Amino acid sequence: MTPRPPVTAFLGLGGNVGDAVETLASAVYALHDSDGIAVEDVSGIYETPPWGPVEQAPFANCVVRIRTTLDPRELLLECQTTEAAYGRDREAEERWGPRPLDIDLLLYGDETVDTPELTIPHPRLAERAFALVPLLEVFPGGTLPDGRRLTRLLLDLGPIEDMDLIVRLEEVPGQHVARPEIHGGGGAYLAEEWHARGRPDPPPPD
Ligand code: A4P
Ligand code: MG
Repeated sequence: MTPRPPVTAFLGLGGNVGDAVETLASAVYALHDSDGIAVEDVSGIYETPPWGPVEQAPFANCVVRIRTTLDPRELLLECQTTEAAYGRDREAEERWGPRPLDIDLLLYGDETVDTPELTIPHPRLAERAFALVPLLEVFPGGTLPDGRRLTRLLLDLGPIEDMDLIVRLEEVPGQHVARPEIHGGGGAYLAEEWHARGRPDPPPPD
């Protein structure tokens, strides 16, 4: 089978159960560890007021820019596997309610996807400062596949309140070694170098 050429995609990470900042920082590395995903850049991690109808604790949110050889459906499955590794239990939670880790596919190249299981761009991206603000950090000047500018969407949301930048990761997994290899046409995504850097481990399974 011919491997797919890598595509740039953007994932939104959020969580508000447990140590959400630690979870997000660790999940970035777990994603980079997944076959077919290289994390190229990570926004700051923000504390954000809960969006939606459920009263709950503030969230930690960030966005990662990846290069991936997975197709959109495979990428969704990989994100859901990672969510589960950090304790997310979809059966036991309410829609838009608290969760340790949620990973949304925000953008996948210039592609639009509209299937029962997956919509890209993420259908509520334009309504969510907690996604747009970190997305703009790793996709400056970015647009949706229909040409709308992310900055325009953010302006249309009105004043952004209560979004605090709380952490910026000192290292970005793919920046040291993966980036030149990927731009050079693929090959090995992962290198040993950053494995030795003391990244946080995912929690052990129950
Ligand atoms: N699905 C369809 N399209 C996508 C996509 N682009 N990315 C389907 C990911 N999933 C997508 O997702 C339900 C189903 O949507 C999936 O099985 C997939 O097939 P979910 O994550 O289980 O559902 P959800 O989380 O209840 O809904 P949704 O709309 O994804 O909302 P969120 O954003 O995940 O809601 N407030 C702040 N400040 N920060 C947050 O991160 N998150 C939520 C959770 C609520 N409020 C928040 C935040
Ligand atoms: Mg979600």
